[in-house]
Amino acid sequence: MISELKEQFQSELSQTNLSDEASVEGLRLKYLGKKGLVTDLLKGMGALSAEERPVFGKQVNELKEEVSEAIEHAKEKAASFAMEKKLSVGKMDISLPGEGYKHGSTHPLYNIREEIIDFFANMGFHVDLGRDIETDWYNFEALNTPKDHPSRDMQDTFYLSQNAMLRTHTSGTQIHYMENNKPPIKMIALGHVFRVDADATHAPMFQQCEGLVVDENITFAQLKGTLALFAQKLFGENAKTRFRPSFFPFTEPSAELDVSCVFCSGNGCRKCKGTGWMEIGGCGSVDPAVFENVGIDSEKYTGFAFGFGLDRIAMLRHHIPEISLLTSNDQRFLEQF
Ligand code: FA5
Repeated sequence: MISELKEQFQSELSQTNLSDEASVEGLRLKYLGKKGLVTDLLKGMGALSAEERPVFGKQVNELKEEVSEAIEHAKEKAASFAMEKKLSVGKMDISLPGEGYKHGSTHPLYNIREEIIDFFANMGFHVDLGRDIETDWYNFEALNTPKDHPSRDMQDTFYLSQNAMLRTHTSGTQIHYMENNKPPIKMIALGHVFRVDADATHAPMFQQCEGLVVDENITFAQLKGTLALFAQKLFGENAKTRFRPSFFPFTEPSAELDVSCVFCSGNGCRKCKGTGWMEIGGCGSVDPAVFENVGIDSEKYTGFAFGFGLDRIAMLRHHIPEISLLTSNDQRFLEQF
């Protein structure tokens, strides 16, 4: 009986489609399932005599082991067939990059900031960051702007206490830097500044980049050359620069830096109010009074300084009509860059 069942199993196994997992499972259930043929043999042992039982039991267990092993083997084969089939149908190249996930784009102000750093770092300028909060000394007094000076009115600010304020410009970084470093000095400092200001081209919080060069024999001509090159780097080789006489308490002489209007190439349009020029910053030769405030010999050293607005540059670059769009955090606006 046992040997017959064994033969029957061998023959059925040889006829089973081994590439089909379901057929192999069917064979397993037929022999080893709860009501399977081998299981039935084990169940029938109760009817045997005490002498027959161990001999029969041993033979059935051997058969069970043999069947289990053969079925396990057949299962592995069926699984590997199935895998091969899957691979041959939908060939997958695992070296291909995955589907891209949209992370957004870098902010236009960030891009301009990086470009500025890149340009000046390549010219040998040290890059400083400064601090958002300044005392009256750093924001005004050391920059030759005493308490009663009318130019303070142009930079109305947010006071935190009588002596501390959110800085109105990055020029205070010049003072910190000159207090801690001796000439020759070549540095830029970028960061946020704050003013009580709000219209289409003025924001209450915006970014500036300050620049300072101090050494023997530094001239206004070097300032002009540096900023003309800088404007070309930002706005293209055809960008022209104009130095318009102006006033800052900490530079003498002082100038506003204008670049040829990017909207009309300098011909005059509504955006540049018909002038053909757009202002991006202020500059000038360092006033000797500032050198004296930080203990630098103004007879020996001269220097130039400049400060321009990053938001204004971004507006010109990307033809942005409203400065507040830059900080609106509106994805539809940011997606364009
Ligand atoms: C200053 O802030 C001087 N500290 C610049 C300077 C530095 C002059 C070193 C000389 C030597 P002004 O207030 O003009 O200057 O501002 C400089 C630039 O900041 C402006 O040309 C403009 O680009 C930008 N700016 C000024 N106010 C705002 C504002 N409210 N919103 C956006 N950008 C502004």
